[in-house]
Amino acid sequence: MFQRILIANRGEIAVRIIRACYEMGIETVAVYSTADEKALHAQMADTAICIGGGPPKESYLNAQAILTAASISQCDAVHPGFGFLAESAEFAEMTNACGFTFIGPSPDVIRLMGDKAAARQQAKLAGVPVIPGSEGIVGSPGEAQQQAERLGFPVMVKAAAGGGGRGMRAAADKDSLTAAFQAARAEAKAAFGDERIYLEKLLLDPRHIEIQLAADRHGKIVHFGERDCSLQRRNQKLLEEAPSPFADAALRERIGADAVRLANLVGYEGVGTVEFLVDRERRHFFMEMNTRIQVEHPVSEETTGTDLIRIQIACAANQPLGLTQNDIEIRGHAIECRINAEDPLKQFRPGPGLISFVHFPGGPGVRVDSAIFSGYRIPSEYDSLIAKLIVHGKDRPDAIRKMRRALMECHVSGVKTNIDFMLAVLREPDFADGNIDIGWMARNGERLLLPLIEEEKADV
Ligand code: MV4
Repeated sequence: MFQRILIANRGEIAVRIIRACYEMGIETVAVYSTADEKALHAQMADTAICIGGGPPKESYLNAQAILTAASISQCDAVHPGFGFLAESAEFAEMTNACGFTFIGPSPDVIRLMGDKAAARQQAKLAGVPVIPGSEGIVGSPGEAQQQAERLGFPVMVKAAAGGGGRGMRAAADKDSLTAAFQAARAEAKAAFGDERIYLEKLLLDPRHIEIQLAADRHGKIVHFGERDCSLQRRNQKLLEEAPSPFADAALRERIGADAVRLANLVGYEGVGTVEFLVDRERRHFFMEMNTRIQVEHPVSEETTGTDLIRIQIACAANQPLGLTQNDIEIRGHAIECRINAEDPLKQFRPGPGLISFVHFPGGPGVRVDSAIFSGYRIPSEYDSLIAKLIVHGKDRPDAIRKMRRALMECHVSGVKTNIDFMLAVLREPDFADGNIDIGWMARNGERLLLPLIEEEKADV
């Protein structure tokens, strides 16, 4: 097992990893930026090393600074968390080349899955259903018109280097396709330096259901069931739950087996997630694979009673998975709400600032993953996630009730948050009925803001 791990991240995920390491008897080295001198992860780790300025490029994206810190502190492994360098094949390569273990899959697998067109091809090879689309890259507007004609409109124009919704444009008809193609290509070139584009048929109001899996370095793979992440706003997930209220036993079985087959085909190692879109007929289609631990991993931990960070670290240390698929039982229902420092009434604009006071909920079945505290100043350089509230109940209604309680108990002063907005979501009949697709928030968000506007008027 590793003796000392460097955590190449910040915020709640860095804290989450430090907690797992402590329980495993592994020492931790935090890296932090000058904007994070008071950050909790830097205080909690056994050692903390300042690696540069507040802007991510100067610190958490600075591979050389991070690996220098790993070297002087004599770490044997590097945990990338999520975001920042977590899905950089180059960083994984550099880490390994420096003699540290990168806690994640091989650089080749990261690179393969990072190319969304290549990943789709791998899914096809594994016999996993993919959304009908172009065979490989589409080079010109003319070729796009040809492919779209064959597929039928509407279509989705996607950047091969994209993911998470970036470099993506829908086209309803022939007339809008060329503009969509050009826009996606320009965005892809600017954002990724890679203008390769492919086409898919556009799925209308699907659900986003993903499978959490873990693979050891001895060829064994298990999955931890699905998470439903359909409740999102502009590609930002707001709430995730497990199991999916839309999945029946048959769908669960199919997507689990498909995710494991794909992971097996590409030689996946470590924890990872296979994302699917599921249509109204409960047909599932491969969307992409995330080669990292994800923000929403706790809901799977709660329903399966496992510690995915511990499993991730053990796999990286060449330990065999201590469990088989039969050992993994889904118990009850878990929900996660992402609490952000943002103002729902100002287009959810992030609002950094001083948290003068915070009180977190507790009690049975309530978990809080956070790195904030009373007196903490949220820096403007990073994302606005300040806490994840995770509840685990005996069934979905029980979990919803618990989440309402947790949100009501939660108090944050000094900055605006989305807590009241999330409470409004949890009171919606559509939510209670599990009637949520990826377009639900776009259709209902404005209406949910109305009571918040009234409340603000009453406050002043
Ligand atoms: C799609 C789609 C509909 N049809 N592909 C968004 C994130 C990126 N990974 C792929 N995404 C989508 N791909 C086809 N052919 C709709 C989305 C999509 C989406 C997917 C999951 C969760 C939220 C989303 C929000 C907007 C669009």
